[in-house]
Amino acid sequence: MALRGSLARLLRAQPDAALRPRRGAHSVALVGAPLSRGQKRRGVDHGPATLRAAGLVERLAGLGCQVHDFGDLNFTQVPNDELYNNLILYPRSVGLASQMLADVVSRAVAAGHRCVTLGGDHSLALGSISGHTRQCPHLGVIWVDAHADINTPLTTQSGSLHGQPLSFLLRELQNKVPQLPGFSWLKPCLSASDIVYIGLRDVDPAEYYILKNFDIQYFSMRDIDRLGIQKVMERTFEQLMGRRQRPIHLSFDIDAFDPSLAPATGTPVLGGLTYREGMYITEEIHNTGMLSAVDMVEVNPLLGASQEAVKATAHLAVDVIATCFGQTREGAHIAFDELPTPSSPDESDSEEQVRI
Ligand SMILES: [Mn+2]
Repeated sequence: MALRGSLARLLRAQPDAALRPRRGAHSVALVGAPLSRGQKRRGVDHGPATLRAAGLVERLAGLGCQVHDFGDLNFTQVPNDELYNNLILYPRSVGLASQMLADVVSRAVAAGHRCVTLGGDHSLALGSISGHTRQCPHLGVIWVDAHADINTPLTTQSGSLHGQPLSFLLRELQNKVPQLPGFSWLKPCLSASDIVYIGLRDVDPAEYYILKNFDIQYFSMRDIDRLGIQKVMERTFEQLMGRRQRPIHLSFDIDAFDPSLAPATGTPVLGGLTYREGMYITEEIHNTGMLSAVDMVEVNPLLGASQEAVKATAHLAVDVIATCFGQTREGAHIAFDELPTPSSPDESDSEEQVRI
């Protein structure tokens, strides 16, 4: 087929102008972690498939990221995984799955990828944060969630481990946390000053005690109402990066959003983040240039009231991840060097022909 004039030039120019990855494009590893034993509802193990079906890989590739999809980890349930202390559910299964995930995240970060873990329930942060700290011992954690997820096995009411991961990771709490079967590999790797919470609005009494007594920085929904999301992010980075730059681990529970936006999740709480607050949080994290790993957890496609509700939740989660890797609300996602110029009348009348 022969094309003439400006169209041919535009087509020839396109690979350069439109498809070139943005400078400093990220290499992103995707790891599916279909962990569901940290809580009681069915379906959260379909989270990774739901996020992929919502176009996650294509969106990241469209931003110029090199995407390496490692597929889903194969978590088998450990047989005879009895309750610990007559209360804690599936300790061996959660422990083993987190151990596997820790190894994979550690290897992905060591290979130079930013590692995105697709949950699965929030107990997977035991693994993703443990693995990440093996490579980046001084990282800071931004935990975006309606809940604090810092009950100990001795304070939890539900027995579900997705409400407890931070108690195992925090050095200051180690004399308050019993050794669970399946957890012998786990070493506390965070200090209280390494964590900032955003979005809290359902905090248990023992969790509140921990936040206050160990001086953990948190911004509840009330704080966001009071300060505005811009001040909240300023103070977040002041806390984590005030003295020195450090890698960031973002652990994002989709239930941080208002249930009107993210209905397909196990423990929704009214009065959550708006879409704009969620995007601002992740835009600012991207702008630090220090984001090193992300968890996206608790998307449960069996809990939406309709297909639309599930789709809305999944697309929101994909927007969060894409924004972490450079999607902006201003546009200009990809470098664009030069606008095409209309041909002069002389040129378009010429006999120039190009074969493509
Ligand atoms: Mn959570």
